[in-house]
Amino acid sequence: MLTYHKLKNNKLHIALVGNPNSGKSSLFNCLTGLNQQVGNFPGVTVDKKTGSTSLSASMNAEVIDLPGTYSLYPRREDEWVSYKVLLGQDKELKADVVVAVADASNLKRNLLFCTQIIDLKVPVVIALTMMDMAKRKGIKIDIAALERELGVPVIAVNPRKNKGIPQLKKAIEQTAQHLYHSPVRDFIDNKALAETSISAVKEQFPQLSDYTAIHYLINHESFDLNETMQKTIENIELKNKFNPTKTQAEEILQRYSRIRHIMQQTVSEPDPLKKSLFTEKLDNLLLHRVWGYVILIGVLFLLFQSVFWLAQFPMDWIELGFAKLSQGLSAALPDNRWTDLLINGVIAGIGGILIFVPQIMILFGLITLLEDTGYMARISFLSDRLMRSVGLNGKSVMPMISGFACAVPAIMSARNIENKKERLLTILITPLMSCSARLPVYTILIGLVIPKTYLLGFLGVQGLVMMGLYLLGLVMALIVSYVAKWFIKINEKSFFILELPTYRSPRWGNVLPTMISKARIFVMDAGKVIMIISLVLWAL
Ligand SMILES: Nc1nc2c(ncn2[C@@H]2O[C@H](COP(=O)(O)OP(=O)(O)OP(=O)(O)O)[C@@H](O)[C@H]2O)c(=O)[nH]1
Ligand SMILES: [Mg+2]
Repeated sequence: MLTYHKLKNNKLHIALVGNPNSGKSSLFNCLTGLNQQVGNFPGVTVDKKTGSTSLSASMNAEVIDLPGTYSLYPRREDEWVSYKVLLGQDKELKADVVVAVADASNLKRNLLFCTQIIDLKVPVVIALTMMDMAKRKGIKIDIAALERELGVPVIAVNPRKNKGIPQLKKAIEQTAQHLYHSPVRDFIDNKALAETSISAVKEQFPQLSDYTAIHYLINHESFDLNETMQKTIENIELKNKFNPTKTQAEEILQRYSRIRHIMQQTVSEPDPLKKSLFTEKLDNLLLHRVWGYVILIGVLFLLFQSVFWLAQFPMDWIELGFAKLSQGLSAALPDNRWTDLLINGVIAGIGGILIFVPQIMILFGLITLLEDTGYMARISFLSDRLMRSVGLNGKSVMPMISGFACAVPAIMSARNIENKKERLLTILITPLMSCSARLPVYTILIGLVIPKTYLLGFLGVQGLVMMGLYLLGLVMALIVSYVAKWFIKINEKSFFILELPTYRSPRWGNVLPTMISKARIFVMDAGKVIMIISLVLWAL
């Protein structure tokens, strides 16, 4: 796998894999200094993204952030992306060292995936995140013992606080230089799962591990193999009566049984009866059959009201500032055509762009907060029933809400939906959501047409109309989906599986950069158009 040639080039390829929401992208950002989107929601990353880091003075590496995967049995599109990289089937990305990111507060499930990777016999380092969360839950982990049992390096990191990164880099470097070896014995007896079939596959591919051979048997159709090889593997399956479902089930059972055994020796957990978790208590209220929905509507209402109300203050300042500036300039400059161009063309144009920046920043800031605290996943959960009635899925909510920002990444995030038909419908209706580029248009129209009055003294009518326009897009999306579902002939069983992440305090350090980057995109992209139109209007 790791060639000497690559090391001589001093460029190593590191793939970050692990369960969804385990902190891969956070770690990626730590290592590369980039700003890959992070969120407290399973399925934030849906595609591969690369960046570079230096492991030591003499070794640079390319880091690949990948979508979260629960196990080596991919079901969703985004899981296939990671699976192919791990199995060496991705045409562009090859991993020399795999960093398996594991959430320490959910160790059992995370270890399942880690041990599968270990059995692929690829060079692997385990990065244990969320140690702080585990500690708060009262979980104690003996890392040295865990390392001994698994046979690969285990490093505790906290990408949120930038902790453990040098140690991780060192372990990666040592693994790359063959200072660690994959364990000689498999984590479970993979060979025994399908002995004859595995041997036959390994006759064709002697370099494969037993466990990798099982994956060739199960998923070869998606692998990059020539036709004769495909036939050969199919024949092996037929001849040996290979049963993929039984093999998988047996494998998972055996893994969990050994993991349970290891955890008894390395992890001490508090008495499950005594724990009264904050998240559980909060969910009792926020996911309540009645109150949950009341709060949800309240939150969405507040979201749109605050976009209008909060933004009013900076908008007034900007307006005042530009008025003062034009006044000052027209007093100071000679009264001619160029002054007029400057004041009524350029400055009016810039003012017309900047005036929307507060609203855009506040909307995105609030969406980031919703996602970071973990409430966004609850919104998916609560809306699943409504979504289902029009042919969508609770998971469609996340693309739809991101659609308020921009439809392109929103459509990408639909990869997270397992069911083909629901995924297609979500992609079709997401552009109907009012994206941020439409916000200025709404604002201008509302400013022109709707009086600035208040209902009951505090409900801004302008804010209500704005919410109405957003709702209109939403309602249309639901109607279109309801109609379109009759035309799409895909029959696949649908289910809603979304892990509800624990509530976390939002990282304020993440909110501000998101707000700024969205504002910058708006000023740079939409701003150009507004500026040109402003100049054309001046000329007219
Ligand atoms: N408390 C704590 N939070 C963390 C730690 N590492 C990451 N997080 C938080 O965990 C959440 C998920 O992080 P991401 O980096 O988006 O996770 P991911 O693995 O890329 O998730 P997907 O892309 O959805 O698969 C974010 O809210 C992070 O701030 C950690 O060590 N401790
Ligand atoms: Mg991610």
